[in-house]
Amino acid sequence: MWNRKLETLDRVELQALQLARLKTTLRRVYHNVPILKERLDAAGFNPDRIEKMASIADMAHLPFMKKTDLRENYPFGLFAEPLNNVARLHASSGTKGKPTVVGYTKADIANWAEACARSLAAGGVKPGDMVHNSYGYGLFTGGLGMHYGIENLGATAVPASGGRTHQQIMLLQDFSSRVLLSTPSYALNMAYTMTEMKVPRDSIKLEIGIFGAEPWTEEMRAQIEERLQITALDIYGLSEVTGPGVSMECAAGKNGLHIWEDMFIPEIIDPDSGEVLPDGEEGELVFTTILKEAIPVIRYRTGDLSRLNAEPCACGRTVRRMSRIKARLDDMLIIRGVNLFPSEIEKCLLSLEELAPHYQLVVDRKKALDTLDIHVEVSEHIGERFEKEFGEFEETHSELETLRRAVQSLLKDNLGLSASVNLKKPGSIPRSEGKAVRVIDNRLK
Ligand code: DLL
Repeated sequence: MWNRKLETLDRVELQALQLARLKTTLRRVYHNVPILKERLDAAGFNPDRIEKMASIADMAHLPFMKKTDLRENYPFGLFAEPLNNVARLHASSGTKGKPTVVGYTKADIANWAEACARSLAAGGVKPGDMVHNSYGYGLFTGGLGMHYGIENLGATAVPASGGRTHQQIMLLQDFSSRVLLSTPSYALNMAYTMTEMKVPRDSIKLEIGIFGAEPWTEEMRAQIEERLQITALDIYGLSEVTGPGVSMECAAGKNGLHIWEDMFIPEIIDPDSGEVLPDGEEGELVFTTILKEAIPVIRYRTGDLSRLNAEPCACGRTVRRMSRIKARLDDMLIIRGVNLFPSEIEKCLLSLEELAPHYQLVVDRKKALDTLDIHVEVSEHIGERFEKEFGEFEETHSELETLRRAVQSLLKDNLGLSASVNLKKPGSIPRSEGKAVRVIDNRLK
């Protein structure tokens, strides 16, 4: 463990530490962020009440924050520090309007590097390891966030960023990297590119992959592990809470992500009523940062669906775990009254060995009816056979028609979903270099 003391605190001690840090954070925002002061006052949390908070259970009366708060106060309206104390900015891509901007003091960057070092160590990364970091460097938090964690741990960072996949594969071979950091979809992209390049597996020394920044399933994990012959682990985080390293799956338990609870207090709420749900129940994940200076967030609604688990873990850490993110609430598709998440479709598609883990979902509205077209590639094996036997890939071939029907009925039986399935030639679905675009919703155009 990177920080045995804080990763294995007794829960009573942990909660006392959380309460003290929460009060410091509330004082900080009360005095430095006018819009949050207004909200705290309205909820009855004046400085006196803040001092009198007796337990972290009192948090349930604090107001929530949401992504729209960051957008409405763009760019620096929620900062609790003057800009001359801000050492770095990051921002989301802003595909849905203005980006959300976050800032870090020097202490914030040090704490973030601590969270990322703990995460890497939980995944089995050791000082001296060569770590190939394919998370994007730039405004996105993935690249630089993990970079500082790698250096803090005492490992060697290869700041590859996304793209130029052939060159990355050459570097993986030449530098003998033991660890790969990337989105799960980019890891698969690399794995397929290695096959195309006829790179022998034993020329690559990878043992561990630490993947996150987008939803993925156990089925996807199995595919990545088989293709790359590594242990694939899940890492979670979001810019508003700090970036990558909010939570991380340990190599020993490989079942849920440990949350660094001395820095981030998690809650699960019912997304409709806002009520706090007990451990074990599924709901929206909410975080309060208790060490951040530049832009602390109070009860920040992530929009991510998960569950908390306080059961002991094989690794000995006492901090709670969150389950793999099932989906983002706003990614839920409603297709003719059936509610479902892309991850449920992914699970079904990846259960068939005739299909490859490259797919895209296209949603549209035709004559007032929602339609879903699933585009999924067939396996390389089928692709090659078609090429050999027929000289080309014919989507309407009777053999593919039989497979197409089988996929449609699998989706119907498992999810109650009627979708049109299109089987595509290997390599025809656009490959991701960062976060994969799984859903194209033409209704929003
Ligand atoms: O994606 C931070 C990150 C970078 C995490 C690298 C892990 C590795 P944002 O761009 O702000 O930050 O996006 C945050 O991505 O609310 C989730 O919806 C999603 N997300 C992040 N990690 C996971 C994961 C980074 N392991 C948003 N599983 C979050 C599922 C994830 N979704």
